[in-house]
Amino acid sequence: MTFKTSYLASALLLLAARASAQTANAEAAFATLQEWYDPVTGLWNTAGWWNGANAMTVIAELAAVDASIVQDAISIFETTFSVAPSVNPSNGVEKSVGTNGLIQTTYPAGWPNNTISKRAIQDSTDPTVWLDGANDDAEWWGLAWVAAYDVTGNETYLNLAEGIFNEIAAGWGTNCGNGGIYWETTNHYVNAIASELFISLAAHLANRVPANAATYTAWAEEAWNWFASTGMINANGTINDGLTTDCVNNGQPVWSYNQGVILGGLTELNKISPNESYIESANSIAQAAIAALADSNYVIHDYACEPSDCEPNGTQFKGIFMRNLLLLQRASPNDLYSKVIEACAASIWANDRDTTTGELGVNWAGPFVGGDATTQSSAMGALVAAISVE
Ligand SMILES: *[C@@H]1O[C@H](CO)[C@@H](O)[C@H](O)[C@H]1NC(C)=O
Ligand SMILES: *[C@@H]1O[C@H](CO)[C@@H](O)[C@H](O)[C@H]1NC(C)=O
Ligand SMILES: *[C@@H]1O[C@H](CO)[C@@H](O)[C@H](O)[C@H]1NC(C)=O
Ligand SMILES: *[C@@H]1O[C@H](CO)[C@@H](O)[C@H](O)[C@H]1NC(C)=O
Ligand SMILES: CC(=O)N[C@H]1CO[C@H](CO)[C@@H](O)[C@@H]1O
Repeated sequence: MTFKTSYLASALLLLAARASAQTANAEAAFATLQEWYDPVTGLWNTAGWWNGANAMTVIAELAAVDASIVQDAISIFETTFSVAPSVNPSNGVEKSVGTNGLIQTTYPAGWPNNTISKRAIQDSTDPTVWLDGANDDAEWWGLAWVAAYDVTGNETYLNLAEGIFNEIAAGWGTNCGNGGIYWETTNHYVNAIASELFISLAAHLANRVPANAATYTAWAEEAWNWFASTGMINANGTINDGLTTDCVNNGQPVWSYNQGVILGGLTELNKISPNESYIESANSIAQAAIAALADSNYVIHDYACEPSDCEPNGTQFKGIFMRNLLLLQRASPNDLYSKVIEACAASIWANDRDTTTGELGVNWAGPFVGGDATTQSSAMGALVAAISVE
């Protein structure tokens, strides 16, 4: 008994020590990320509009497991909430898919600059001031405000996320099988990311807004049933970028973020409306994604762009996969998932970090080749996820 107790106690101490080392690494990554934060724009220099939503989300995730940064996180949420709409790139955003299959976003010349913004005067509680014409961008902000709500319990953020969702839902598509969320309001490319984010945002809201849970659940179910029938999930069980104008899989790259967002969506949907098929589908996609994107050391890559072609926006993707793999790991634990998360975090720290500046780069296996707020917040996603699996 004594032996067992002390054995248990030392095992717990060991676990706590590991978790605190992971927490310290994540806190260091956070401190470096904030060197790019501009309180005048509420965004992170070197990163775009949609990337800002992801940087805010990873900070909220750290705050959810690390009480010591909660006050900092609250202050970032408040600043970003009040000023970011003033630099919404608005109608300046024009997206296209580049030759390497990567999203190209064009911001107005001089952006971010609130004197040239079309949204200079704004009420941050108005969901339309978060819309920029790119549906996925608004959905990232919707999820970011859900994450801020989870940390603060502040209903202002949850109401904003609902408002953003309702704006996007009004554009439910008709091009392919009467469904889906178009990439942009003016570009009706039916792609994976905008539709996956819609499923995930609906399912997150369903779990947090009891009064409208049935409506959000119904949206998430309709959107998932549509998504699963489109052919975006290929014969390998991974997800390509989108559909052709003839509504068949366009064979564009299997980006890590497209394998990730759906995992969080299905996990949240299963929470509000349990159905084993949701978790089975999520496990199938996660395992296919790991088979396709992990190297022999279990480190995730976006092979389609690494190491040198991920700029400007592919640098953000892998952290999104980590965040959502962790949600699946919590709902349906699997040693493979924790091994991948731990391997990514350990490799970033050992092989993909500038030990002088604290910057983290795009190739998680290393070598470090330079960082910005997108590579930093993405890699930080792996460090934060690792806190919870050890
Ligand atoms: C909720 O968030 C808003 C916007 O940041 C802020 O003005 C308000 O003070 C917050 N409410 C509480 C109770 O903290
Ligand atoms: C913002 O844009 C205005 C108008 O183009 C310009 O005059 C001003 O110098 C810019 N400010 C910054 C900080 O770039
Ligand atoms: C499935 O994976 C194999 C091996 O990576 C690849 O050659 C093939 O193109 C993939 N098929 C599809 C439909 O993506
Ligand atoms: C579970 O989900 C699957 C796929 O969406 C659906 O076909 C099935 O009817 C659902 N089962 C229940 C009991 O709702
Ligand atoms: C974060 C980031 O690199 N965003 C970029 C997305 O792409 C456009 C250009 O295509 C850049 O202007 C953004 O900086």
